[in-house]
Formats: sequence, C-alpha cells, structure tokens
Amino acid sequence: MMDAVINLLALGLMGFIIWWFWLSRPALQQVGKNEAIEIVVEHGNYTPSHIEVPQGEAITLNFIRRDPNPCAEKVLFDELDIALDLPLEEVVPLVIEPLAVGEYRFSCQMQMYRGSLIVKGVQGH
Ligand SMILES: [Cu+2]
Repeated sequence: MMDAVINLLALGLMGFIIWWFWLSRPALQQVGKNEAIEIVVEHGNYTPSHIEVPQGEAITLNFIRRDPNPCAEKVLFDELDIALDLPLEEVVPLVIEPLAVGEYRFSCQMQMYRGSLIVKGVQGH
C-alpha cells in the first residue's frame, strides 16, 4: 500500500519535472529589426526564454544574470558553438549574426536553465 503511494508520488514528481523543464514555454517574445533584447537570468529561468527573431537580421542579446547560483554563470548555445560568461549583475551583450531559419537552444552548463532562439522566415517562407 505504502509502496503504491510512493510510486504515485514519484510519478507525479517526474511528470512535473518533465513539464517544467521541457514543456513549459514561458514568455515568448518577438524581436523586430535592429532591436536588442534583454534576457534576465533569475530564479532558475531565462526571461524571456523563447525569443522569436526574423531571418536575415543580426541580433543583440543582452544577458543580465541576477541569479547567484553558480550553475547560471555560463550560457551555452550548443548549435552556435557559443559559451558566454555571465558575471553577476552585469549586462553582457552577445551579437548573433543572421542565422538560418530554425530553433537554436541555449542553456546553462547543466541544462537546467533553458531557452531558445527561434528564427522565423520572412513572410511565411
Ligand atoms: Cu544549470
């Protein structure tokens, strides 16, 4: 009986973790031409965590880390081969050259903090 309860709790917890890390998509933000966007690293999250940008534009991401957790001290863009140090309470700009249409994920070193850069084709292409 007790085992069943514990199994259920474990299952529920697993479901929550999966939802939290992989399925929740807080704060999708769209960025226009020549706009810089501020990404705050705080409370185990990037805010906004999903950034939509038009294809063919270089963009500037300004990271600001408020989270003292050492896990947050780097942000990695695997597909772009970028590893950026984020000192606490400093604005760290990252210029990204125009990218092909697609989704480029970024995360902390342990993949606990996650976000993505979504490059959209212009006019539905
Ligand atoms: Cu981490």
